[in-house]
Amino acid sequence: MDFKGFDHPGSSGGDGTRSVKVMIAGGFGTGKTTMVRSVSDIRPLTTEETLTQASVGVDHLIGVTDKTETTVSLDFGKIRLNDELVLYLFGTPGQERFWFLWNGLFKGALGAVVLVDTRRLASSFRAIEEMERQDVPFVIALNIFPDSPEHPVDEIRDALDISPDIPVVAFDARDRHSSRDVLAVLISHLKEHSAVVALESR
Ligand SMILES: Nc1nc2c(ncn2[C@@H]2O[C@H](COP(=O)(O)OP(=O)(O)OP(=O)(O)O)[C@@H](O)[C@H]2O)c(=O)[nH]1
Ligand SMILES: [Mg+2]
Repeated sequence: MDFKGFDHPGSSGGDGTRSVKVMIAGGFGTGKTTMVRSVSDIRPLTTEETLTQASVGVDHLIGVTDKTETTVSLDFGKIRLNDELVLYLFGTPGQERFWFLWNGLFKGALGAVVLVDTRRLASSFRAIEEMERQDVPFVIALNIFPDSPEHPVDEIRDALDISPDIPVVAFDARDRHSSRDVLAVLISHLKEHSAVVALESR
């Protein structure tokens, strides 16, 4: 696969379309592959393998007991958000034993969506730390399952220990419109973020 043209801060095509690389990150089984699948305009590339004994006792399967597959390398999808913007979506693997892949995956990424399952908040802590470490601006997307507890957003924000300017939105990863809305929130956040960075660097 040719990933040329993804260098920061996104590349412009001859027709004025801007291509931007966006990461879909989050803990194990939070719905990253589901989101890339639901929102992509093209048939997404996924690299799923059957869950093996290697994950027993390592990954917390509460709430995802019917899960049979896990991403071993990446998910890849593409969506045209509007006339000017095409997003290339890179879903990360959730299992800790594949996290060594993350450094390479983030190269050239302009922003990220961090998926959180509110039944297992802690599973996304490491993903949030990783965004902060790699200095990738992100939004939090709460993937709501039928038995998800209803916590006020402020409590979730406190539990995740994120700054007040980071958007937190609830969504359904299986739903194309809902997933698309999350990407639109990310793009507005990136616009605000780059305005703040521009002001700070004056
Ligand atoms: N009810 C419900 N089930 C969901 C939702 N999103 C995902 N699922 C299910 O939850 C499981 C986990 O989804 P995946 O998309 O594989 O999660 P992932 O984050 O890619 O997982 P890893 O790659 O293993 O980290 C699957 O069995 C999905 O069918 C949702 O919004 N609601
Ligand atoms: Mg996956």
